[in-house]
Amino acid sequence: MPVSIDGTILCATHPRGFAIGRDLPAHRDAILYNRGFSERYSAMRHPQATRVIHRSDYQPPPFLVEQVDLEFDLDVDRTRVKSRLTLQRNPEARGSDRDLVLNGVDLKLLSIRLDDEPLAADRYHSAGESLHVHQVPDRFVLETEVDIEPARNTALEGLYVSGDFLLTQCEAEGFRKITYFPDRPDVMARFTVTLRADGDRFPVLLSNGNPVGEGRLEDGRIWSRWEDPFPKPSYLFALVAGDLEYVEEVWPTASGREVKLRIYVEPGNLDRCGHALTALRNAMRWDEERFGLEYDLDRYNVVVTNDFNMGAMENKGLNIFNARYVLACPDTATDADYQAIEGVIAHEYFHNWTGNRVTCRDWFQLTLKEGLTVYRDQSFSADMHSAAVQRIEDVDGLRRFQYPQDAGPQAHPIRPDEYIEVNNFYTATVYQKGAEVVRMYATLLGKDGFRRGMDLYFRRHDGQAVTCDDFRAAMADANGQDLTQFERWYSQAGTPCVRVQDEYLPQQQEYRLTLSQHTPPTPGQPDKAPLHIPFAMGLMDADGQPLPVVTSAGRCADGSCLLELQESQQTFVFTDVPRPPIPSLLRDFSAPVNLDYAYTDEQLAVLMAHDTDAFARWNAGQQLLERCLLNLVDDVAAGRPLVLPEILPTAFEALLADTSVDPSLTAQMLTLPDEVYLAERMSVADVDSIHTARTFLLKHLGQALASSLSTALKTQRRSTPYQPEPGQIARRRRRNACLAWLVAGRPEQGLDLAAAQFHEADNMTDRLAALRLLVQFGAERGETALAEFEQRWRDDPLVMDKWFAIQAVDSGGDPLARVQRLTAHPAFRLRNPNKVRALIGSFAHRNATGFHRADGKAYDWLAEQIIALDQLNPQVAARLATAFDRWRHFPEPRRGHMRAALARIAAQSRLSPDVFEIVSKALEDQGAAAA
Ligand code: HT7
Ligand code: ZN
Repeated sequence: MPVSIDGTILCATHPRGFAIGRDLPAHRDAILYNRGFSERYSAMRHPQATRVIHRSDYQPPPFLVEQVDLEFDLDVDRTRVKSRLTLQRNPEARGSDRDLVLNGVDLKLLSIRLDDEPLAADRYHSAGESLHVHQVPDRFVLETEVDIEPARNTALEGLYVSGDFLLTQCEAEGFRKITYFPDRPDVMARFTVTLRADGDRFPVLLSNGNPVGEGRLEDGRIWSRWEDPFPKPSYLFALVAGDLEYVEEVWPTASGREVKLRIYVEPGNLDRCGHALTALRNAMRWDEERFGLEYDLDRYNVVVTNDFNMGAMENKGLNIFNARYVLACPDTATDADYQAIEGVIAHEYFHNWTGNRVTCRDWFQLTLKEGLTVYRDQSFSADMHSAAVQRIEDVDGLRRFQYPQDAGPQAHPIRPDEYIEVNNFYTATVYQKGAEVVRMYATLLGKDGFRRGMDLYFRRHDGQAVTCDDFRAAMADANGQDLTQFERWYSQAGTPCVRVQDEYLPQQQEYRLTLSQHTPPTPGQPDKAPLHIPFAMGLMDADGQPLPVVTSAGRCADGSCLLELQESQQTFVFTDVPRPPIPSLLRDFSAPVNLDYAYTDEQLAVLMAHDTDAFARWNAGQQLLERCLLNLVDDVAAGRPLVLPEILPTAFEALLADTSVDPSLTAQMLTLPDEVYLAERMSVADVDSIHTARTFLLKHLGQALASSLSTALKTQRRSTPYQPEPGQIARRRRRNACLAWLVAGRPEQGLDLAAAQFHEADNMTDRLAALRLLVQFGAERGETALAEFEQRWRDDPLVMDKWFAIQAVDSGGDPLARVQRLTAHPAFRLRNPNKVRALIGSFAHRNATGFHRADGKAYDWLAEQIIALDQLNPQVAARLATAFDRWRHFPEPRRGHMRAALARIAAQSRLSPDVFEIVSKALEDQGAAAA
C-alpha cells in the first residue's frame, strides 16, 4: 500500500503564490467553477477569506470532450503542445453557459482556432489559470497551441524533468499545466497522442494506450503515436521521453490475449526490476481469479523515476513509479522494500479497474478509488503471504498514522466535505480508513456477497465517473441489503470508541455483553450519529481454551461471532457459557474503532498466549506492553523508582518458547510500541518521560529474556543465500527482533553479534537491522559503521535514503545538529522528495525527543525548511507541515514554540494553498478532539 517511510501516504504544484489575508486572484473563480464547484467564503474556519470548495456545490460539466488529439514537440527548456478537442454541450448540465471555460496554469498561449478558423481576439480571453472562449456553438472543435517549460518545473506536477528524461504527473490537477482542458475527473475523453523529439536524447517516447506508429522525421527527429481506446479523465494522461532501457515479459490473459509488460529504467538499473515484474504478473493473475478482471490494453508500461512526489501513479497503460517501489536486489533492498514493491505494483495495477475504468465524479470521491484499491492490494498481499501478519501490519499502520489525523486539526471524513487544495487530501484517512470501510462491506456481506457487489458495480458503471454512494448502492442492491446507515462512515470524521461492559450469570450459564458507541467531536462536526459497526468476537476461558459462542443476535461460526452494532447501545446475550469467559474482542479488527474494555493484565496475558485469532493475540500483547509503559511514564514523571512489571518476562518467555507461532507474528509481538505512538496515547504528551520509560523497559526486559534470546539466536542461523520469500522473511524478522532485545538488555554481548551481522550479511535487511542497533546502542561503533556504509553506498540514492533516515530518527547526541549537518551532505537535495522524506520527514515525524526538544529550536528549523521548500514543491512542503498538527497535545513550553513556528509559516507573504491550508487548520485547532 502506498505509504511512505515517514508514514504519510505517498503522495504539489508550482508556487501559485498568494498572500494570507488576501483573496485568491479573481481568475481562480473560473477554475473552481470549472471543477464542478462554485466556491463559498467560509469565514468560520478560514478567516483569511480563502476560497473553499464544497462537495455540496457539485455541478455537472457544461461541456463534454469526445476526442482529444495532442501533439508534443518535446524538449526540456521548451515543449510545444498542440491540442485538438472535439467538444459538445453536456445535455445533463442545467446551465446554459455560452462560454467554454478551460483550465490552464503557466501556459503560454500561441494560437487558438475554433472549427478550423483562427479566433478573433474578442472571442476569448485567458485570465491567469483559465481560458474563456465566448459564445461557442453546441458542437465544435477547438485547437490551441501552447509552450511550457519543463526544466523550470520543480513542483513535479505537469511535465517535468527527472535525471535526463521528461515525464508527467497529472493527478490531481496537473494536466492543466500541460494544455488548456476541462481538467476535472468527470470529463472522460478518448486520447490520441503524437510525440516528437530529438532521437539521440529521447529515443524512447511513451504515452497511454497502445502504440500505433513511429518513425523518423525529415529533420532527423523521431516520432511516436499512441491511441488509448478507453475514455479517461485528464488526470490519467501521461507521457515519458528519454533514453531508457526496459525489461519485458508477455502476459497471456485469461481470455487468451497477449499483453506486453515492460519496465523502463535509466541505464544501469535493469537487473533490479525482476521482483517488480513478478509482482505484476501475480497481481494480474490474482485480479483475474478473485474478481474476474482482466487487463484491457496490449501494453502495460511502467517507468521508474527518482523524482516523484508520491509512491506511484496509475496512468492508463503507463504507470510511473518512484524508484523505491520498483528497484530491488538483495544487496540494496530490505524485506520490507520487497513487500512494499509488491504491494504498490499491485495497487497501481488494480487501479486499472478501480479508478481508471470506473473513476471518480469529483475529487471529494477520492476514497471511491483509493480506499477500494488499498483494500484490494491489502487482500492481494494477504493471499501472497500470511493473512494474519498482513492484517496486523495494516491495522498497526492505521492506528499509528490515521488515528492521530482523526484526533487532530486535519480530521476529515473519508469523503471530505470541503477543501482548499485537493493535494492535501491524499491522506491516511482517505486511503487507509477508506480501505477499512470497504473491508466492512466484505465483513458484513461475506466474500461472495462482496464479489456480487463488485460485479454489479462494474456492470453498472464501467466507463463512468461515479460517487461513493453509487458504490454503496451496488453493494446493497446486489445483496438485497439496506446499507443506508452505513453512509455515515463516509460523512463522519473521528475514530469511534466502542465501550464494552459484560456480566456473567453462572446459574443461567449466560454471558451478557453490552456494547456502546461514541464518536468524539472533530472540527466542524460536534455531534455524531451511531454507526453501523461489524463487531467480531469470541470467548476464551482463564486457561486459554476457546468457549462456545452461542447467540441468536449474531452470526457465529468456528468459535467466532459477528455482531452488528447499530444503536448507541446494544446488549447481546450468549447462552451455554460454562465458565466465566474472557472476551476476545474486535477480532481481525472488524471495524476501525477504539476499544474500551477493562481487561486485567492477567486476562491480556491469557489472550496474548492463546487467542485463536492472530490479530486479537497480537493486540492483547500490545495492550499489555502499552499499559506497562504508560504506568512507567507516570512513575518517571512522579519521580518514583522504576520497576519492571513481573508479568512481562513471564509472558514474553512463553512467547519465545512457543514454536507453533508464525515467526513473523512473534516478531510483531516482540515489537515495542514506539515513542511517537505512545505520545499519542497520552492526554498530554510527555516525550522525555516516554523516552526514559521505554529505554528502561527495553533494557530490563531485554536482560530478563537474555538467556532465551541468546538461545533463539543460536538455534536460528541466518538464512543464506538470501531469498525474499515468506518463510525466510518471517525468520529474519524474528531473529532481528531477538537481536534488538538482546542488544538492549546485554549490549556487551549483543553488539558483537550486531557488528558481525553488519559485516557478514549477504543482504540489506540484516545489514540495516544491525546498523540501526549499532547506531542506537554502539556509540563509536555506530559512527564507524555509518562511515563504512556511506563509503560503500554513496552513489546509490535509494540506499542513501536509508542512511539518512537512520540518523534522522536516532535520539542520541544532538539530533537537530546532526540533521542540520546532513542537509549539507552531497547526496541530500531539497528538490528531491525522497531525500526530504528520508531526512527531514523522518526527523520531524519519528524522532520524538529530537524534534520535540524543549527549547523549540527544532520547530524553528523545520519551519525554515517548510518555507524554503514551499517555493519549490508545495505538495511535499505541506506534508512536512503536518508535523505541527498536534501542537495542542504537548505541554508548555513546546506547545507555545510549535504554535509560534506555525504562525511564522502562516505569516509568509508567498505561501502555496497547500501549506496555507495545513497551517491555518492547525492554528485554528481548539483542541476539542484531543479532549
Ligand atoms: N493515484 C495516485 C495519487 C497521486 C499521486 C501520485 C504521484 C504523484 C502525485 C500524486 N498526486 C496524487 C497514487 C495512488 O494512490 O496510486
Ligand atoms: Zn491509489
